[in-house]
Amino acid sequence: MPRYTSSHWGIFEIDTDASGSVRARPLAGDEDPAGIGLDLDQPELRALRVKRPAVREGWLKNGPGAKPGDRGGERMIEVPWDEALDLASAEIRRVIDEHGNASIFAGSYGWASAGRFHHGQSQVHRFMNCLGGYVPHVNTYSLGAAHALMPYIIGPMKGLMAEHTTWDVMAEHTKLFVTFGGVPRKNTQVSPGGVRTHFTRSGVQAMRERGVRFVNFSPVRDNLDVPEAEWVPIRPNTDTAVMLAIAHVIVREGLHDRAFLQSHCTGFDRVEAYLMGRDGSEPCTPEWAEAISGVAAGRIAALAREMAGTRTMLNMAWSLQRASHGEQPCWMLVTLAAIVGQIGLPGGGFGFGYGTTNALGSPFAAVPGPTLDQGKNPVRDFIPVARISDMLENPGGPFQYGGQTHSYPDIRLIYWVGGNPYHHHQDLNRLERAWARPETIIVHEQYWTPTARRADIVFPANTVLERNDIGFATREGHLVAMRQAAQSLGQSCSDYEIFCGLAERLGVSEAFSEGRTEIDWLHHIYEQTRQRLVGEDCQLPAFDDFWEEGLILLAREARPTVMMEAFRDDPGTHRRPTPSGKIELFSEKIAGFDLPDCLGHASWFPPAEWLGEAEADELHLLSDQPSRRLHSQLDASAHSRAGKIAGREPVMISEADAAARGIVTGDLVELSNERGRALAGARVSADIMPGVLKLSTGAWYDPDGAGGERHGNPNVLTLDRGTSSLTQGCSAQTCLVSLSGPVAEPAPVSVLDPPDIVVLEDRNQ
Ligand SMILES: Nc1nc2c(c(=O)[nH]1)N[C@H]1C(S)=C(S)[C@@H](COP(=O)(O)OP(=O)(O)OC[C@H]3O[C@@H](n4cnc5c(=O)[nH]c(N)nc54)[C@H](O)[C@@H]3O)O[C@H]1N2
Ligand SMILES: Nc1nc2c(c(=O)[nH]1)N[C@H]1C(S)=C(S)[C@@H](COP(=O)(O)OP(=O)(O)OC[C@H]3O[C@@H](n4cnc5c(=O)[nH]c(N)nc54)[C@H](O)[C@@H]3O)O[C@H]1N2
Ligand SMILES: [Mo]
Repeated sequence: MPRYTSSHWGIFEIDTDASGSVRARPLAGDEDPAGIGLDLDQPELRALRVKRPAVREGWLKNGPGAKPGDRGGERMIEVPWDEALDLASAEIRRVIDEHGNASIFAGSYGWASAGRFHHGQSQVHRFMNCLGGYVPHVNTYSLGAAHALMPYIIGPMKGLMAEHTTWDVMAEHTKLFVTFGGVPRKNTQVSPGGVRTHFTRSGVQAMRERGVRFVNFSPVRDNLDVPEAEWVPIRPNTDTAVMLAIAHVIVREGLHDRAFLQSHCTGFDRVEAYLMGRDGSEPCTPEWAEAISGVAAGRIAALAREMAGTRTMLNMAWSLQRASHGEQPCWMLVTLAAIVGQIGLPGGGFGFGYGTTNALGSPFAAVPGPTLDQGKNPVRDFIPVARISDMLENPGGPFQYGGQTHSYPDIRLIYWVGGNPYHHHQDLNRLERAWARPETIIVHEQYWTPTARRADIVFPANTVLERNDIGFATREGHLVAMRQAAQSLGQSCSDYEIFCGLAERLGVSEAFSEGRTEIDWLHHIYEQTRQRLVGEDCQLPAFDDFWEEGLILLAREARPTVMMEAFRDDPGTHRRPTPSGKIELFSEKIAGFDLPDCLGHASWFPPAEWLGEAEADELHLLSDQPSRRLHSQLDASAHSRAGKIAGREPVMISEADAAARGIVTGDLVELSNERGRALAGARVSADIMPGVLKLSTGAWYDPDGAGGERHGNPNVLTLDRGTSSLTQGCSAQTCLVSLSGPVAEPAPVSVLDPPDIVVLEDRNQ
């Protein structure tokens, strides 16, 4: 019987040898398997697994709130399961009784593992809801600004992503593909939930073969696998200005689609007044945009005419909105596509994130997959996900979001399952201070990540290979029976089992588990999906047949899709899910909020930090997604380590900036600003524009105790400020730094070695 498992970066076929050791190979038929791999048996990874429950020494001796500033600096002491469950359940009870459910933050953002039942966030949310609720987060790090903006102007992101035009349609109809931020194939190794076949390479290749012309506005050139593409270097965070200038030329020359703007959009007159400077603002001419972005005015004007005269697809990377005023490039992309007038035509219009995950451009229909019911959360407090340090530092303090003022809850306990805030959050030195505020922090982890090391109680979670689950990802066209392939390492177990142990002690066992075992749950959520799909064109077999079969294709046929085709044909019937039913180039609602940092239409705002207002020696730091990992996951694996320079994450430096500082490839260099300092390995390259550095995320945070970071984690440098008062997303791509080097005697990296743990045997001696 074939045995499969699923990771966010691919489906794997599993072999177990006589010794019980597991080997995973990419699914036969995956046309471009990811390199990230699934070799969880590597000794380096095994050594970093959390094998037993463990408690921070000071917390164990002195109880909740004991010297919280020592988190990460004290030893972790292993304790028996019963003791750990008793301690954690008593503490949860105490906090709820003394401070209420709104004092527990269990937003618990993160990518955890593939598999729909053992989904860390669903598990912790369901558990906390059984106890009366918790403070959740809204939106994501991925798309914070877009999630908050798009419902006003074109419709929620979920629906928009499911509608995207497919690669085959673009190969047939698109003539010009203009992208802001490339189509980085490294990112399309993944899709949340798993990938059956990686089709971005062949999608782009088919477009090349049909002679599509690619233009890439980007500070780097390595994010598009199209050697003949035109690379237009652009200052980071200035794309909105260039798009405004393109729109200005199209409108000035009368090349815009007046009929479409009239019938399908609201407020073009307001946009036109802004573009032309008739509302008192400066006109958005190509010369104006050149001064901001560094892109030659002549290039902008010529491209504007070309776009208006041919079938053009516009695209932007999500990274553009992970920046100060990140909602503006989203709004302007839609506005520009509306002005060009090809939305809803085959191969025209816009794409929002080709090159961010495999699913964008997929020919597989969006069908609802299995999920674990999270229950209802009665707590009304919430935070936009990236406002965590703000929340911890300002209990009761106000924050703006979505046109309203809210207040931050007073958090006493943090509960995290399946995420790594010491990977994903900005300004980690600030997080370190904020993290010292709560009385207790509980984490479930598979590995001794920087977050697990900074917890008071750590529960050991097992991996996808060590449990049964169902794999599914939207628009990937499959369901996978993820049958257990190995015994759980040490005393680790599933998050579900950990919560069952706590639920029993807290008197909510029946509500949480409904009396079901793991396999009962898989039956249950599978059957719910099967019922939902009755009458659709994919019918699921009975559970036992699925479990036997191992892999089910939800769709065999590719389904060519043209985004918003029906809306274009009949906007009255196929209204957009916006207040007016149209595309809102001007939003009365947003204008009505009367915000200083977001007008009623797409506009240019200078970012909080950028090259337009930098000191002579400052450079703009981009921190993109890593090609050899998913975020911080498996950073200790051989594949991830092979990408490092002298054990540190490489930073891409332009030839000019390197030469000016006497830096060559292979040197260790230091990046610094007022927020922090980090060491990285220099990689000098012609593929990055002068003035810009690129350091991928995901090197495990390794502070040296003296204010520096040793491993190349960009988040000690990045800006922790909301994208705007409207959207409050993550602004990681807005960051200036200084660069110096070479560093002669760097401190060694220690975070990929196991931490100092008092193992249970020693403790009992
Ligand atoms: N500077 C900068 N920062 C960024 C970004 C950026 O572009 N620049 N990007 C942001 C984005 S878009 C994102 S999505 C975030 C990602 O941030 P995260 O999703 O927090 O990062 P991961 O490293 O994937 O963390 C997942 C953790 O879950 C653990 N895990 C896996 N499976 C299980 C399980 O079954 N149970 C339990 N208990 N744990 C499990 C893994 O070991 C890992 O530590 O980072 C954000 N941070
Ligand atoms: N291998 C791998 N793949 C991943 C992930 C991972 O961790 N590893 N993470 C996944 C997740 S959670 C997400 S949200 C997506 C994210 O997808 P994105 O946010 O789109 O990905 P990034 O790699 O951060 O950025 C894409 C490109 O935009 C460029 N860029 C950055 N700032 C600017 C700018 O201001 N202007 C322009 N024109 N270009 C800019 C970057 O240099 C990079 O080449 O990726 C997903 N894919
Ligand atoms: Mo993300």
